[in-house]
Amino acid sequence: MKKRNKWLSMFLVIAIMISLLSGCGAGKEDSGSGTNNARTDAASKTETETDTETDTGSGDAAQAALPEIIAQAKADGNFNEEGFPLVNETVKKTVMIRKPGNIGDVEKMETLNYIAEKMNLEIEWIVVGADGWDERINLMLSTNDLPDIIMKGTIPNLSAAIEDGQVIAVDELMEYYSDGIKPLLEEYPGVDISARASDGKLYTLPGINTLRPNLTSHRNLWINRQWLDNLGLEVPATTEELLDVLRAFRDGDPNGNGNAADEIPYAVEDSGATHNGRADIISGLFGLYYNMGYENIRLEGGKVSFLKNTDEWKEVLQYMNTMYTEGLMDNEIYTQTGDMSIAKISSGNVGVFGLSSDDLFTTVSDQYVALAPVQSPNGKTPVIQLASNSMGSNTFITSADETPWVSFRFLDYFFTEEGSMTVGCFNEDLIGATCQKNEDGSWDYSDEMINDERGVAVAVGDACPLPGGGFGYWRNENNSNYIYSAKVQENVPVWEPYYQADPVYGTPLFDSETQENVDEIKTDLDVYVSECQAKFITGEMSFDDWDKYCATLESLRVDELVSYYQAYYDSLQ
Ligand SMILES: [Ca+2]
Repeated sequence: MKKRNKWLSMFLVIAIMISLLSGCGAGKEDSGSGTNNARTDAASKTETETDTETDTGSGDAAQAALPEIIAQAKADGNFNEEGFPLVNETVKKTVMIRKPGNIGDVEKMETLNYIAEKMNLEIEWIVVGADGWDERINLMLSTNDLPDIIMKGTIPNLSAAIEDGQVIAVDELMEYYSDGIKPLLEEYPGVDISARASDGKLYTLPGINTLRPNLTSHRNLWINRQWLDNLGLEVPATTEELLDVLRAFRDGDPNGNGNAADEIPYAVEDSGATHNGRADIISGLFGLYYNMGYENIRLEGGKVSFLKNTDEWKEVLQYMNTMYTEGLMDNEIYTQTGDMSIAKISSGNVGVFGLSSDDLFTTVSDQYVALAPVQSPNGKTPVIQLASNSMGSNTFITSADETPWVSFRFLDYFFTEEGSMTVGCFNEDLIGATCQKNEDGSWDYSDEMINDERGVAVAVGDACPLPGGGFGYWRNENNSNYIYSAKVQENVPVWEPYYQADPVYGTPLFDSETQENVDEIKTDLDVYVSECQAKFITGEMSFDDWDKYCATLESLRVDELVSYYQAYYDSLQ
């Protein structure tokens, strides 16, 4: 493939030189062999558009300076540089997509089928379950048996895939052909920075999330208003008052069924099966939060440090230890499955929990109101940590793709106003199938979906690929009804004043040598930290052993790890 590109580009250079020599004006038909009508159409279309623009000047000079991939795109007579369809003759693309449990059959999704048809693409889907994803993608990379496009899934060793040339840089395609992602990256430079590889190039179309309540990653607290009322309690304002309310929920039979032992005062949603007790929810009450996409790293005033060996962090764990040992926090947090954790919350038999949306407890949502983060004794202002606007690098065009310009325009569509709405079910042509339009011009899902007895979120997952995250598109307040309901919108003002105000940095993309060192340190360190965290919380490990724990962290090269993150941070300034 590589070799062919080289020959093709040499051919183009020669063709351009001939066209220069023969002095054929603003000759856009320089690409030689194109004799079919489609090619001529595309070429003349380009010419017309070019003429109306200001910067290109003489066509020949501009053409000679074209990046190789753009010259190839312009020579592809089947490709339309603007508008739809993307191609005149149907082009086939193989797309590998990760399928979490939250979405249905990708091949049957109305949204994706509509978009493929609009683009004139025939898509062969390679659907891989979330569980087997890493194994499968590693196998594909090691055998170089690549699809054209990778979607909704990360590449475990991305630096190596980049260095091996298996995924392509999209910078030049973006410069010439983007209506969607380019303006968004300009508006959200933090996403742009964190998506770039150490060579400064962009090898992915990172998902961009501008829906702020969703950026809290389930750190918005909800409290059972009905239970407070039943027991005649006030909304708590401090961490001590919160403990008292949770104790009352534990002992006072707030659901009024005569059984004082069937309530869960504080539960933790854990569908991601990380089983970390979501310490980040509680730590926010103490004004502590992580950054750079790594739960152990803190960034304050430009200084990177390790979060989890500080005295302040010890206080967080002591507080959670009180919650756990007094039976205020669900004692199954380290043993339950994700489904079990959701079932508890959706049952309505929980006092307090953190979730960004109400989609997992719609049937009981009337009982709950937003709880503002309570104040801890350490005096720091409580903070609801935000995730980066970047939803991560989950979309790639591979070196196997023979027409990456077509793929780029296809993927870029998901970042446009229209495309981001369409992939979220909302498009005039899909009215009745996946959506309806309200009188005020806003959109909603179709009645059939809203009334789906499995819950609207499941119906949405059958119609579009967005639930479960990881899809490269623009998530915003107009296309995310299933996670941005009226209930959420009504409660956001309670949380919003506490949203993290300092910049959020995404996970660094280190060069592969640094990445190897980072991975090596994290292999042992992350396991040790999370094991000890669980043991401190459950009481299996005494706080008398805190100093020993900190000493072990030193021996696991915490300082070296911090230095890599600091160097990365410094390189961005
Ligand atoms: Ca009860």
